[in-house]
Parts: sequence; C-alpha cells; structure tokens
Amino acid sequence: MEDAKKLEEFQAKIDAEIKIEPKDWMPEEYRQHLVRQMSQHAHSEVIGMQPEGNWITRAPSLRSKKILMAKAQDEGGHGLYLYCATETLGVSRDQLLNWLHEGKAKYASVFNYPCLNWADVGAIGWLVDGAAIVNQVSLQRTSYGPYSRAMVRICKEESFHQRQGYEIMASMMNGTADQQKMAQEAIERWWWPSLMMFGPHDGDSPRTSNAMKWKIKRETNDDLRQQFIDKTIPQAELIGLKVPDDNYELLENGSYKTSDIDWDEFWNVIKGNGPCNVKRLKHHKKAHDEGRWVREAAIAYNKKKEQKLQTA
Ligand code: FAQ
Repeated sequence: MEDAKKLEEFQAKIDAEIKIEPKDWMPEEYRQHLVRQMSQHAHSEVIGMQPEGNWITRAPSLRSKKILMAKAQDEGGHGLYLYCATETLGVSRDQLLNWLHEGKAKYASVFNYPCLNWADVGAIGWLVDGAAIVNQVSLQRTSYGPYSRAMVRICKEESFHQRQGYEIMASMMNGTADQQKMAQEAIERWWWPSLMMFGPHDGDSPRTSNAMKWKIKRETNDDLRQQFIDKTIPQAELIGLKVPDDNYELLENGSYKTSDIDWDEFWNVIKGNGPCNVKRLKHHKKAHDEGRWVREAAIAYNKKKEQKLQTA
C-alpha cells in the first residue's frame, strides 16, 4: 500500500478512537513522538524517586516510613511499565538510558528542586502527584495502546500517592505553629514548579499540534493546568494553606484566575540550570553503574535456566 493511503487509514483509525498497537503501521513521526514523550515520562518517574527517597530514613514514624517506601517503589514500577511500553516501539532500554545520561532526553523539571524537609515530602505527594494524575488521567485515552494501558494502572497508584501527601499536609496544619509554618513554606516552594509540570502555554508548545492531531495528548497543557488549579486551591484553603499568588481570584464560572508562571525559570531549569539538575543525573548514573552486576547476574541466570530447559 502506498504511504499516502496508509496515512489516511492510520488517521481514520485515530479519529474512530481505535488504539494503535505495536505491530500496526504508523508514521515514523508518530513513532518518534511517542518514543520521546513516553521515555521522558519513564525517566521522570525514576528520577522522581530521588527527592523523596532521600527522606525514607528520616520519616517521622514507622507508619510514614512504610508509606513512603511503598510510594517510592511504586514510582520505580511506573518507570518500568513505561520503559517496557516504549520498547514496543523498537528502541532498547539501553538506548533510552543513554539518551538520558547524555542529556538528550528530558525528565520533568519539578524533580530538579530540592526536598528540604518532611513538609516537602507532603507537598510533593499532594501537588506533584496531584499534577501528574490530572495529566495521566487524560493520557489514559491516548491513542497508543501500550501507553494507554500503562496509564490506567499508574493512575490507580498515583491517587493513593496524592492522598498520602495531602494527609501529611493536613496533619501538619493540625499541629504546632512551627509545623503549620513548615507546611505553608512547603506549598510556597512547590506550587509554581508543580504548575510548570504541564509545560509551556499552548501557544508556545511546539509539540501540541501533532500530539492533538494524533490523539497522543487529549487535552492541551493550559487546559490540564487549569483543571489542576481549580481542584487544588480549594484543597489548600480547606486545611488553612494559602497558595503563593497574591492575585488569584475565583471567577463566576467556578474557575480560578492566577498569575502567570515565571517562564524564564521554567526554561532555565529545562536547560539544565535548576538547583539539582547535575546532582539528579549524577546520582542516576552512579546507581545505574553500580547496578550493572545485578543486570548481568539476572541475564546469566536466565541463560542458564534456558539451557537447562533445552537439555531437559
Ligand atoms: N519538564 O511542546 P511541549 C510524575 C519540554 S510523572 C521538562 O509542550 P509536550 C510521577 C518538552 O518535553 C511526571 N520538560 O511538549 C511522580 C519539550 O521538549 P522536547 C511526568 C518539559 O511533550 C510524582 C518542550 O519542553 N509526566 O511526576 C516540561 O507536548 C512524584 C516543549 O514542550 C509526564 O511526563 C516539563 N515540565 O508536552 C514521580 C507526562 N514541559 O521533548 C515521583 C507525559 C515541557 O521537544 C514523585 N508527558 N517540557 O525536547 C506529557 O504530557 C508532555 O510531554 C508534557 C510536555 C506535558 C510534559
């Protein structure tokens, strides 16, 4: 079949909400767009373990330690589903990780900020996972089958993450004046970086047009950001927290008008100049190098098992 005809059929499938599966024909641009977005999503999950992971040994109770350990493990698991889903597009995991280590692949800018204290752990769960959920619920309807199915599973776990973060913030707001101050300072640190997770304004987002045409993205960056703002401001107010924006205002349609993001800060962090970019990547490379023997041992074990099966 000619490419023009294949392209027409491909778009007709997308328009009819039929999922594209790994063995289906797809335009090379669609494949590359997915490899980029899905692998960056996977890297974000794995790098995202670092800011909170650092607090596992310092969690204030056995209960909170168990919850945080489970959450960090979940994020690692999400990375693995997403790497597997990306591999169905014909790229090896080694290649994906090389792109990350060479600085060619991005990950969510929010993870380049430091997690300074226990209130930050709460703010990450509440705001960062909260923002991730809004985006991922929308991505459950993405056009590529393996990505869409990974999202369904991931969203179930993320909602637990969001609630545990909100619970930390709510208990601190029920605590001493010092704890309340810590919680307020944490929302001030994490509010703007969480809004940045949705990416640039629609008019400045070069990827949105193709992503919407191919139904990779189902809603635009600004629409998703607004959904998050409208959900989150009432949650903050309910427990006595104030978002760090003097100009926010509830409109008659029930939506909030807010100040604009500092886009210079956003692009600067994406270019590698955030407070923790160097540290995050260095830590990932070190963990990857130190884990080489585990990967080699697993491969050798599997080979041995296969040989045994063949000779049995
Ligand atoms: N950070 O044209 P657009 C999580 C880049 S999971 C860094 O708008 P697009 C779980 C963008 O890649 C969080 N880079 O691009 C967790 C592009 O550069 P490129 C991750 C960003 O793809 C919680 C350029 O700017 N979620 O948090 C960012 O249409 C707690 C132009 O942008 C996902 O990845 C940013 N914030 O829209 C784990 C969701 N924004 O690639 C641990 C899937 C933009 O051309 C603890 N991804 N860029 O060189 C998406 O929905 C989209 O890719 C967007 C960006 C919305 C991130």
